[in-house]
Amino acid sequence: MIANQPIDSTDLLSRERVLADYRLACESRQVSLLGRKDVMGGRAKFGIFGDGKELAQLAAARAFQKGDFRSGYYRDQTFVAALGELRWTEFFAQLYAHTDLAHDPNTAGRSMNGHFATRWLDEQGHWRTQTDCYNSVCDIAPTAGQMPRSVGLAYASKLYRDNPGLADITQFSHGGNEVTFATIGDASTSQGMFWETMNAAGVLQVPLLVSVWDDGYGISVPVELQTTKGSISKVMAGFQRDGGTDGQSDKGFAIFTVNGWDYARLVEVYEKAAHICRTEHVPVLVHVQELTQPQGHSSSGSHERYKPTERLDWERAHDCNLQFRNWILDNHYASEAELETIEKQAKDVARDARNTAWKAFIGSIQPDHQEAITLLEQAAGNLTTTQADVLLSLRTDLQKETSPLRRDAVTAVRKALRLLRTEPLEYRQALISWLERANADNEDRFSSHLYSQSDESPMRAEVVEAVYSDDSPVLDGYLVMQRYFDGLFGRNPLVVAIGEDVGHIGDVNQGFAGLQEKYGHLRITDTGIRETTIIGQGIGLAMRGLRPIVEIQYFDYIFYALATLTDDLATLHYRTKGGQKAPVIVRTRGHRLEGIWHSGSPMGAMLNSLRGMHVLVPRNMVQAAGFYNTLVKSDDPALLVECLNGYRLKERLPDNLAEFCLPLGIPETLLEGTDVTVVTYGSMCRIVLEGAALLAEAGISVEVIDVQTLLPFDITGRIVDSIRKTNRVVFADEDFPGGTTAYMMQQVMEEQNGYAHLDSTPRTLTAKAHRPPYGSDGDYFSKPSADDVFDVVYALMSEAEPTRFPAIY
Ligand SMILES: Cc1ncc(C[n+]2csc(CCOP(=O)(O)OP(=O)(O)O)c2C)c(N)n1
Repeated sequence: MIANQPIDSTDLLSRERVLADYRLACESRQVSLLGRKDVMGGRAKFGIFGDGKELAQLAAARAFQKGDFRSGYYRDQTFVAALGELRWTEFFAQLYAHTDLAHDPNTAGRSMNGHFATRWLDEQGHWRTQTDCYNSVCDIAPTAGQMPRSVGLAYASKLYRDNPGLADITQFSHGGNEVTFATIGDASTSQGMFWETMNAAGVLQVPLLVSVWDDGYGISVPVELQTTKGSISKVMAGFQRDGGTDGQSDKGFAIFTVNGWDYARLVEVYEKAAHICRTEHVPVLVHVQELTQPQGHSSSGSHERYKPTERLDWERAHDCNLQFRNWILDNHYASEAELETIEKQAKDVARDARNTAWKAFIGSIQPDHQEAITLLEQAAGNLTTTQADVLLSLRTDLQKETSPLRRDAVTAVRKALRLLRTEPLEYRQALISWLERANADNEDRFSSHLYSQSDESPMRAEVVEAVYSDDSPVLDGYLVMQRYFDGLFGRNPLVVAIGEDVGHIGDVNQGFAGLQEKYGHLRITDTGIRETTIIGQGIGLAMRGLRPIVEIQYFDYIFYALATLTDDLATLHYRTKGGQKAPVIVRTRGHRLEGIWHSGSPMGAMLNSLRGMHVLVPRNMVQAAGFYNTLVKSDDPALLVECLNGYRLKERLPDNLAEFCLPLGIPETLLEGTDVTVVTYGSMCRIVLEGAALLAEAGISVEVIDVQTLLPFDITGRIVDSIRKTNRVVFADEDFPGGTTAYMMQQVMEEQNGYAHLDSTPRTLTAKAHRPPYGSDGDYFSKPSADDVFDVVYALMSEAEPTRFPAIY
């Protein structure tokens, strides 16, 4: 298919549709203008708007059908409004950070403005039917961050079309005919994520329609400094399919170019582009050129600083709304007077929306604010004059505030309570109660929904113990995985595995060996070496009801995908306040390896980055299987790190491999002891047990605890129970100093109040601060060994009982 051919557009351009589009273009522009004013006037902290991009988005929205997905960015206000998925009051509510979902259903005030989302989950956190809706993934701020997931959203259409095992599922797809509309700014196409996405979509041949909104700048940096040849469509020419018959050259992209001020052509192009994409399952690039930014990039600066006068003049003349107006008049769709009426009404609509949203925002804070004022006044009545004066002045400050924030009243009440701390409780009680209630409400407003709160949360999964019999076979770890995955694929048609080398050879450690042959390449699928879009593929699939297990071949290479994991996946449920989810299982293998890029240890980096996901570190493959069972039934995303040196170790296979489910957040005591508790996880469990055996010979009894999951961490306080008995603790792992051991120590000392039960300083035993060199000696001298476990524990005992345990060195 060759793009940029003329299309018959007559029935796409009825007067009614044209004028409806003009009306929305005008409303959207007015909203942008007022939004910026709100930031300048102090009502909002930051604003970023879609002015200058209205026509292209109206055209794209026309081609968008129910069941389709938008995976875009902060410029898309006209797009989502045209789909009927954004009311202008909601736009302003988000600008003001209104925390009520009824007012900002996109993000409940959690994201800055321009981050749009539709709600796919009902109040219980269960999927709604997506095929009845225009679906929009909640935007994220990192440029091009929307791209990796868009591969997965589009790839889901391919699976729903080509995998007969999914034919009965109608909640998420109509036979795979859905298009994913990705949008991106021209400068953001400089990002690696963009290129990885384009290549993956071209290889996979998925219905992904990528629109590049090209306004010539990325903030102040012009396109010539961003893109080879200054044009993304020229650069992408090599990706274009060309109708060849060699089996490869007909694959690739259909590519369109169109000017962003040319309404009629935009409508034609999007109609055609979406049709190709939908029917032929071909990725499409629409390069929308000659767009403008009437108000500059955002509220943070003015574009007069970096755009030459000629460019500013050109932008004024090529403003898409102005061009649209001229086109309407030239083609006699409406008279000047009719357009003036529409423009005036658009202004009124935008102004009313803004006023309504502001009133609602302030109105939502006022009751708390007023109550705090009243309580401060009442409390003052009981006090000496000096104290009363302070309280009354706090009250007066609150009264003067015409646009209060929630924190104003909270901070005033906290100040008052500090002042009243020596007064009888009865004088303070009302203020304390107010604060407790406000804190609970604010916890829900600002801190809820990091994880699933539904009945499918892994934290609510029913625990099923592993069952063993005399006939339970003993197998190598990799065979345990193979048996497990074979069963899983056999019984759950929604599960797919995706990653480097997982298909043909069944992963580098053969956990999937033979399964592609058995279940087909759509279930167990090889990918290119592209960690970011492997994760993105998983996110998109999980967003559309499938249960992907996506593999990062080695743990150390997860850093390539970390931005997508932390920015997109880990924040999704939180940033929508429970409106969207993507229960991806990320499988990787690490721990106890050798070499700077193969040591498999950077766990602390995960804990710091992946709040919003669960992080599981099973010590062997049977434990891993039990956790996979829990995760597959649940609706949160998770990272599971298998022990690379465990695949060749023998394990006893439970008889109920398919059913047994391990709970998250529950450590297991691997060895009972009385002198020192050693807390660890993963491959270090074996090392610590070896160390404990050496210590036993020296008369020291060690209790070894495997935490099993780091997020969540020991929710029942099993570790502190152990410390109550031993009064000494060591946290051991092979991460860097101050990494995961510091986290575990914080959890036990602070959260579990372990400090109260200690007779010795709590210790950590970690790898060295550098990355472990290659080879067995590199490992011994960089990572903790059984000798090191012995020394650290012995030193604690030696300090406590020097006569019984004399210093060794
Ligand atoms: C990863 C990342 N780097 C930098 C930024 C800061 N930033 C925000 S928008 C922007 C320019 C984007 O330009 P473009 O892609 O052309 O989109 P436009 O804003 O022009 O629509 C930059 C550098 C960011 N949000 N994310």
